[in-house]
Parts: sequence; structure tokens; C-alpha cells
Amino acid sequence: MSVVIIRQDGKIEEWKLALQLAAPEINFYSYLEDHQKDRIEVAMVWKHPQGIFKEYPSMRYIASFGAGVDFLLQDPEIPADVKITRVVDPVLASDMSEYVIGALFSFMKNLIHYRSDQIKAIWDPTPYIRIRDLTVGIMGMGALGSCLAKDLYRIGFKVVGWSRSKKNIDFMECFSGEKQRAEFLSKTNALVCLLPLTPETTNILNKPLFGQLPPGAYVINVARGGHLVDEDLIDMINRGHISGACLDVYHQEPLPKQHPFWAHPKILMTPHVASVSDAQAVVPQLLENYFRFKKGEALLNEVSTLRGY
Ligand code: NDP
Ligand code: OXD
Repeated sequence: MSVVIIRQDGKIEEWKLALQLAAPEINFYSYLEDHQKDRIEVAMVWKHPQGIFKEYPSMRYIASFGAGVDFLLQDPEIPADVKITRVVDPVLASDMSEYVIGALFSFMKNLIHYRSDQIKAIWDPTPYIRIRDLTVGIMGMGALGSCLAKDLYRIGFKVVGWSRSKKNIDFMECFSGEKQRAEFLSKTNALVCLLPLTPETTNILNKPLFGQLPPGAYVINVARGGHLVDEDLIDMINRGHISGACLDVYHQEPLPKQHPFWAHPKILMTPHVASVSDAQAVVPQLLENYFRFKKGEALLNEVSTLRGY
């Protein structure tokens, strides 16, 4: 029983140790160490080097270490019949809520603005926004978006949501599909993107969409860089229609040093850390799926390659 672990962020040993401790009967290999590649059927992966799956002709099941699977579905070298799963985890969801709530308050209370004033020793009180004055619109009401909606509601925010299929949630108004998107946007003062990256959602955060938000709206993108048309965001902020943005994800990560986001006074950037899979929380579901796969049982959180998420 063998599994290959593939990731390029320096965390292979940490995950390998956590997995090995929990399942000593399985051999876990880093893709960088010697192992019989042609016999490996299962991989656990986070942002793999392109072309790596050509080296694993027996691959049948790939588990993403994260919630997103866009990097796997975009790889044409992964055969269509390979099963793919993703992480769905309450810790991942609550970490995401905490991040978004932090970003919202930093916008409402002008904290980034004051930090930049502080560096220049400027004393300039500015009006702030109260919870009761703001409606948060969540694009993507899945595992993360629906947890965020509950947490925001608990704090007292008005929340609206938008997804592919219709949701009925008693404490909030939910919209679905293309036809209801404009209405959803018209009610949103702070937009949070928690969509998966698919062909339908690529570049969805663009000028026409921003134009449908009320003037002064704030944008938080914690999903994928591919959702956002960078120059459209900058243009709509510079025109004053969008009051600013908090971004955690980018087209290219790390974001190249010359990118205009770095120096923009109204853009708060973080390095893809909104919610990071926690080994202790996630190892049990990775192993559960490994054993299910071995027994030929249905997998948890299997991705639909047709739907794209
Ligand atoms: P889910 O698959 O659980 O939810 C996706 C939601 O998006 C669903 O509500 C789905 O609708 C909706 N959706 C999908 N396609 C469309 C569409 N074309 N139009 C409208 N709605 C659509 O995903 P998660 O909540 O688990 O994660 C969302 C994303 O967050 C991940 O794919 C990942 O990219 C990102 N992420 C970022 C992290 C970070 O640290 N920055 C950490 C973790 C995740 P429906 O309900 O009808 O299916
Ligand atoms: C994820 C992520 O998809 O960290 O889990 O972006």
C-alpha cells in the first residue's frame, strides 16, 4: 500500500509525518524520493509540477490537499477516469470566516488607511461604517460560503448569497444563476468571492460586474486569482466606484514584484493564507478516502469533473 505526496511548498515532510503516524501500514513517499512510480495508484497533491502525472501510468485516485481542485482539473495529462477528491473541513471553513470577518472590519474601520497615515505621521479622522450599514454578498454558497454566511449573520451583518443552484436559508436572501446575479450584486456593499475556478467563473470579477455593485462597494477575493480581471479592479478603484479590495489569491503566486497591486493604497494583499488546510484536521479524511478507494467504495467529497468543482 503506497501513496505519493506531491507538493512544492516545502511542506511534504510535515504532511508525510502526520499521515505516516496516523497510518503506519501505508508507505508514504515524497515525489522527490526513490519509489516505484509505475505501481503507485494514489497521490495526495497540492499544486504539482506540470507533467508529473506522465510518470505515474497506474494513477487512479488523486486527493487534493485543499478545497480547490482547479490545478488538477486544468491538467490535461490527468486521465478523465482518475477520481479526484477535495477537502471539506469545518476548520478550513471557520478559518476562512475569521479571515473574511477580519478583512471586513479593516475596511469598515479604515484600519489600512490609518496604518498608512501612521507611517507618514498624519492625523486624519475618517467616517467609519457600522455592521448595520453593510450588506455582505457572498458569491459561492458552498462549504466555505455557507459557513461564512452563518458567522456573519451571527455577528449581525445582513447577508445575501449567490450560487449555481437555488438555496433556501431562513436568515438570508439567496440568488442563483446568471438571471439573478444583477439583483444579488445590486444589494451587495461588500462582495466576497468564494467560487471555485471553472470555465464559467474565470474572469467573473470584471468591470461589468463591478459596475453592477452600488458605488463604494468593497471587494474581497479569497477564491482564486483567475476569477479577477486585475486591471478592471484597479480601474474601478481609481474611478472611485469600488472603494478598495482585499486580495488573498492571484493569477501568479507569488505575485511578481512589478505588479501594480503591491503599491496600490486601496488594496490589501495577503499571500494565499486566508485558510490553510490543517494536517491534524485533514489527515483523517484523506485516510478515510484512501481506505474507501482500496475497498472500491464511494469517496467522500469527490469532485465532478463535468461540473468542474
Ligand atoms: P464548494 O464547491 O463547496 O462551493 C462552491 C460554490 O460555488 C457552490 O455554492 C456553487 O454552487 C457555487 N458555484 C460554482 N459554480 C458557479 C457558477 N458558475 N455560478 C454560480 N455559483 C457557482 O467550494 P468551497 O466553498 O469549499 O471552496 C470555494 C473555493 O474557495 C475553492 O474552490 C478554492 O478555490 C477557494 N479556497 C481558497 C482558500 C484560500 O486560502 N484563499 C482556501 C480554501 C478554498 P452550488 O451550491 O449550486 O453547487
Ligand atoms: C484551497 C486553498 O483550495 O488553500 O484549499 O486555496
